[in-house]
Amino acid sequence: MKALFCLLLLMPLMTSGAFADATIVQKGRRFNPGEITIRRGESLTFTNNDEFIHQIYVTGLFDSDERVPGQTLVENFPQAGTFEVRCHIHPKMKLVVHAN
Ligand SMILES: [Cu+2]
Repeated sequence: MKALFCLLLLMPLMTSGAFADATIVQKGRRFNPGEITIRRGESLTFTNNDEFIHQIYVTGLFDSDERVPGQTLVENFPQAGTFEVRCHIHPKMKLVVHAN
């Protein structure tokens, strides 16, 4: 677990060069905003501003590692459609992404 934690601390450095079109904040065990419209091919930055570890996934699209508070992750939405971004750790967390 300690080794995993150290690895997670390094990951923001590995993704910091990625381009993102909007930012989603994870706080209070919620995504904020809870719904967003983007263009197909755009990316979202997910920032964990919570006191809890979070994770993000879209079934069939991506499934991240656990993210400790302060971490940022960029995910791309290459296809048009409506997607539900969820967190394995907190099943009630939901973000709806409309990619046009
Ligand atoms: Cu969570």
